[in-house]
Amino acid sequence: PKAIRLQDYRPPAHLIDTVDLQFELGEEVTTVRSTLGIRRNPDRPDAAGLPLTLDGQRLDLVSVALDGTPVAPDRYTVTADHLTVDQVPECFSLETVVRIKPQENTALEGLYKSSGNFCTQCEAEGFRKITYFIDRPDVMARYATTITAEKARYPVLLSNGNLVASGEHEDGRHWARWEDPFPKPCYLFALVAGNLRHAEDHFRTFSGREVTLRIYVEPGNEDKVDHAMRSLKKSMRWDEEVYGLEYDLDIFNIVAVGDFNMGAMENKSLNVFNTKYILAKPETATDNDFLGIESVVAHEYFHNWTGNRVTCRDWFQLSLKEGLTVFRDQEFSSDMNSRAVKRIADVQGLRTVQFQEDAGAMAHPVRPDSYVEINNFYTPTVYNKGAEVIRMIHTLLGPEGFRKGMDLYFQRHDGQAVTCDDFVAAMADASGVDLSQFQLWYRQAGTPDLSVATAYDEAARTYRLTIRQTVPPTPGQPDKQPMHIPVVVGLLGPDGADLPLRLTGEAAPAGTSRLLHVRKAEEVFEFVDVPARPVPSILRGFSAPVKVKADVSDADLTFLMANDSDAFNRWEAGQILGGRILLGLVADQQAGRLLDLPQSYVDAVGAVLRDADADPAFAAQALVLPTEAYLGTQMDVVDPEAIHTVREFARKTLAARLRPDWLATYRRHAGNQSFSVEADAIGRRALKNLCLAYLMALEDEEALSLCLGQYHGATAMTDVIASLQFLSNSNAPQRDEVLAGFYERWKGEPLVVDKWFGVQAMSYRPDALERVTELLKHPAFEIRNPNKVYALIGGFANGNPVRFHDATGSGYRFLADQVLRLDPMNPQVAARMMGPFSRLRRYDAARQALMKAQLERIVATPGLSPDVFEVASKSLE
Ligand code: B3K
Ligand code: ZN
Repeated sequence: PKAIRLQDYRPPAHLIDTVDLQFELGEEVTTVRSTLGIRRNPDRPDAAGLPLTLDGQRLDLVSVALDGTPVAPDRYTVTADHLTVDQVPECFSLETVVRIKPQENTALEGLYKSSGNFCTQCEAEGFRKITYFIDRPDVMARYATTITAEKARYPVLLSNGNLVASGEHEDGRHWARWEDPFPKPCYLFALVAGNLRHAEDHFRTFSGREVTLRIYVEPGNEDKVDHAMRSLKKSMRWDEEVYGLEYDLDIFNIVAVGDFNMGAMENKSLNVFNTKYILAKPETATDNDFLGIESVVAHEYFHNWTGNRVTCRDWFQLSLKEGLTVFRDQEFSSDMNSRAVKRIADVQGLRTVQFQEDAGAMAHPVRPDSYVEINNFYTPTVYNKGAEVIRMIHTLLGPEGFRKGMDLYFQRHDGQAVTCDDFVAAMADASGVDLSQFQLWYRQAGTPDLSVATAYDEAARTYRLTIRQTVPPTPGQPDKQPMHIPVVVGLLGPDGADLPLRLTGEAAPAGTSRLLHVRKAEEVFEFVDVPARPVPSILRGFSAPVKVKADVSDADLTFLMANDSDAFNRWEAGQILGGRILLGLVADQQAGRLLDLPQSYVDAVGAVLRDADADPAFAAQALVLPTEAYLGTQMDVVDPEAIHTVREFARKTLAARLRPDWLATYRRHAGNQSFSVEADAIGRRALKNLCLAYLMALEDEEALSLCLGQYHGATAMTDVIASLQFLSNSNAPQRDEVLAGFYERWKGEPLVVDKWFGVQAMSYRPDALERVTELLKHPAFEIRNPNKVYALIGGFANGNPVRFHDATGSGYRFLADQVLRLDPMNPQVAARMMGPFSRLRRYDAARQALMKAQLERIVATPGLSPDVFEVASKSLE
C-alpha cells in the first residue's frame, strides 16, 4: 500500500451532478443500479480526452451503459479498485448495474447488515463498496434513491432527503423513493431498511418551518429514546441561538444500530448511530452515557452545517469539519451542564489520549500531509486537538469576532467543498486578526512545551514572566518553528483575590485575566504596579494545548487550589501538585526507598474534600488523583508498574488518613434522591461514588458493606456500575457471585453487558488477563461487534496499563493475537486496537523489544489490511 499526499491534490477530471440509485435488497444478493449525470470538470482543461475513472471495490459488475447504449467490453476496464471507461464525451449519463452481498460485509463499511437490518456507513471511502463512483468529497451531486425490499422483513425503507413516492408490488415487496435536494458528497449517502420502531417529535425552526423528528430503534428499545430526542431538540435550538443556523429540511431521521465502527454518522437528514449513543434510561445507562448521548446527538446534528452544507475538499481537511464540530458540541454541552466540569473532562481526555498520540509513532498534524489509510486518521489529533485549535481562534478573536468569522465562512462557502485554509481566511478576514503564524497549528505535529520563569522585583513593584516554547520533533518533522500560542494568565494577591493587571507601557490596568501572545521562542511579559509578590495562575481555562512547566512552589499550588477564580486552574493546581508528588514517589519506588505521602498534601486534599458540598461536581474532579496514563505522559520512560503501585499507595493513604471525611461525605450524598440527569445531580453521584472508591481502597468491613449495600440497593446504573467496578477490583469473597448475578440480571441488554465486560477487563487484579481470555469465549462476546471488542479487548489494552504492560509480554501477545484475528473481518476496528503498540518507544528496552516482536509478527502476516499495516509499520520505524 502506498501513501497519498496532500501536495498531490488535483481537482477531479470529471464531476457528477446527479445520481439515481435503485436498490433491490435481497437475502442472497443485492442489486444496485446507478445512473450518473457526468461532465468534464471545467477546472481541469488538461483532462480533455482522459478516460473516466470510477472507484469501486468488491463489486460484481453486471453491465455498463453510456447514454443508454451498452458500452462495448473493449472500451472499459475493471480492476480490484476501479472501473475505467475510454472515449467518454464532454457530458453524458452512465448507468452501471452491480451486485453486492451486504450480509457478508463484516467490515461494517459500505452496505451491511446489523441484527438483520440493512444500513450503510460511507465515510470515508465506503460508497465505492456500494456502486462505482468518483468517491471523493469534492464531487457533490443531487441524489434520488429508490429502495425495494420484502415488506414483511423490512417494513421501514429510508434514505436521505424527502420521501417522494412509495408503493407495493404483488410479490410481497415494497418500495420507497427518496430525493435529497441538497448536493452532497457520496460519503453522506445513507440507506436503511429494516424492522424498526420509531419515536416521533416536532421542532419549529426560527423561520417557522415545522420539522418532523424521528428516532428509529429495534423493537424493544422504544423506552430508551427520550433523552436522545430531548438532546436533538436542544441542539437544534442552540444552533439557532448561538450561530443563527437553522435546519434545512422538513424531516430529520436518526437510526440506532448495534453494529457500528464509530459513535455515529452525520449522513444528510438520516443520521446513523451506534446504539450506545442513543439508548438510555436510568436503569441501564450511566450519567456519562447520558452526557455522551447529549454531545454525540448534538455533534451529528451540528455537522449539518459544519460538514454537510460546507464540506471538505479532500480527506486531509478532515479537521475542517471534525475539529470545528467537536468545538461546537463542547460549547453546547458546556451551556447545557457545568462549563468548568466539561472543560476539565475535555482537557483530561485530550491530555491522556491526544498527548499520548502526539508522543508516539502515529503523531501527525491536525491537517496531516500524507496517509496510507484515511480511516486511521479519525484521531484524537484531528478531532480533539483540532477542536483546541478552533478554541484558540475563538480566544484570539473573542466571541463576537468568532461569530463574524463563522457568518463569513457560510456566506462564502455554503454548498462548497473547502480547505482548512479557507476557514482560517474567513476568520482572519472577518475579524482583522492576523492568523498567519497561527496556521502552524494545522501543519506542525507534537505538543509544544512551555516553560515559565517568574521574577518579582519588590523595589520596582514589577512582576516578570519569561515564557519559552519548544515544539518537539515528530516523525517526518525533525525541526519545528515557534507557534503563536495564546496564554491566558492571572495574578493572585496575598488575599487570594485577582489583581488588576497592567503591562509595561499600558496607561491603566485592564482586567484580571490577560491574553498574552507568545509568538517567539522566548517572550518576556512585565506587569507593573504589583504591590506584593503575586501567585501566578498560568494558562487559565487551558487556553492552548501545551505542556507547561512553571516555577510555582508547592505552597503556591496549594494556594491556587483554594483561591484561583478560574475553576479550571483551581483543578489544575491540584493536578500539578498531585502529579509532582506522585512522580516523586515513583522515583522513590524505583530506587527502593520507602513510600511516604507528605502530610501537607493530605491536608490540601482534605481541604477540598471538606469544602466539597459547595460544588460537588467540581470536587469530584478535583479529588481524583492524576490518572496512570497521564502520569506516564510526564515521564521520560514510562514505568507502568511503579506508577500503579504508587498511585494505589497514595489512594490508600488518602483513604486512611481522611477516612471520616470520605465516610461522612459519602453518607451525606447517598440518601434516596429521585433520579435526574441535571448537572447538579450528576455531580452529587460522582462525588458519592468517588468517596466510595477511596473507602474501598481500604477494603475494610465497613467499606465493603457500604459497597455491597449500594450495589444491591441502587436503581441508577451509575451507582450500580460504580459499586460493581470497586468490587471487581477487590478481593471481596462476594466478588464472583456479584459479577455472575449482574450478568444474569442484564444479559438481555447488550449495552449493559458491554459494561460488564469493561469492568472485568479493567480490573487491576493480577488475574485480569486470564479472565479476559476466558471472557473471549463467553456466549455474550461477539468478535464481530465493535462495541464488544472495544469493551473487552480495548478495555484491557487501553484501560488497564499495569496488566497490559505486564513485564512478561503476555498482554502484548494477547493484543497481537486479537488484532490478527480481527483484521480479516474488520480492519478499521483491528487498527484502532493498535494504539498502545504505536507508543512503544515510551517504554523501557525490555518492553520495547517485546512489543516489537509482536509488531514484527503482525507485519509478517500475509494479506494484512492497509489499516493495520500502516499502524504496524509506522510503529516499527
Ligand atoms: N464523521 C463520522 C466518522 C466517520 C468514520 C469513518 N471511519 C462521525 C463523526 O465524527 O461525526
Ligand atoms: Zn464528526
